[in-house]
Amino acid sequence: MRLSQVIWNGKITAAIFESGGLARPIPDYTVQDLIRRSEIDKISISDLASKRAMSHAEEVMPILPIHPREVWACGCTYEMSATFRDAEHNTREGFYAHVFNSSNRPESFFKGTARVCVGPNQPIGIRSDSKFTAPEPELAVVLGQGGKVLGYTLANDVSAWDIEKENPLYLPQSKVYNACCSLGPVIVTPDELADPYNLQMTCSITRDGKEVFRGEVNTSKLNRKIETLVEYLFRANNVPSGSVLCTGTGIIVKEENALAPGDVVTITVPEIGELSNTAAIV
Ligand code: DO4
Ligand code: MG
Repeated sequence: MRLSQVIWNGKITAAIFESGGLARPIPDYTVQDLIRRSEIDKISISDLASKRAMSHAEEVMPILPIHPREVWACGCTYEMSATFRDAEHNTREGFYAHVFNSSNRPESFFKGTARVCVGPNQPIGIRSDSKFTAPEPELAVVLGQGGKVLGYTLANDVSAWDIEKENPLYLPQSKVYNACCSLGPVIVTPDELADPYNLQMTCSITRDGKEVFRGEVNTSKLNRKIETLVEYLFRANNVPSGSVLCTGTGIIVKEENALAPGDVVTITVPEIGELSNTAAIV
């Protein structure tokens, strides 16, 4: 099932997306409400959504697919990310490669809450004190009780890399600020996404209608199992149901393509869809 949220009768409403941009709203439910109700009633979200959705499909635009209770993100899960960051830093050699190569603890950090999240076609943020902000296209999972993977979506872990580069202790400032996290366009339930480790992801940046950057990665290059990332996240940490975990970037945008206001970033995975946002100073 492909679930998201739409504005319907003036309210944020969960909806089942079908082909051709048509969706069936689920009156009186947000995606968080569906998760909560399905956990109380011990039925799958797909069954609950099918039962409660309207029979008639409408042409509606997906918005933020979930207002997450918390968003967490993993780092250095693709070699590209670790190598690039080590090359950029003046810190201890192999600082990031060490995390990439570690068979034990992965990197994870708090990315924020629904407050910093935007959905498809909403502006993503460039901090006014950053000269080098870049998109980080990532596969993300929506987590239920105890870390159960309820579905997959796309994330843009927008990051002020110059701030991180100045000193790794500034990571929270490079990662968490207004409109730093884009999610969408839909959440695909695990039964409809056969292999999360074989997804071809593309990211493009378009400026004044001209493509200035294009990168690709396959999630087969993800160096960790999603269940390992979730297992570490939940150690001594009761992450609430209805949270999101971003699994790290394998596409690196260099400084010459730093985001400028008006740039359009588009992340695509055919099995999930297209997440497009315009950059703006925040
Ligand atoms: O270590 C810093 C952040 C890494 C990250 O966000 C990523 O690899 O995606
Ligand atoms: Mg990232």
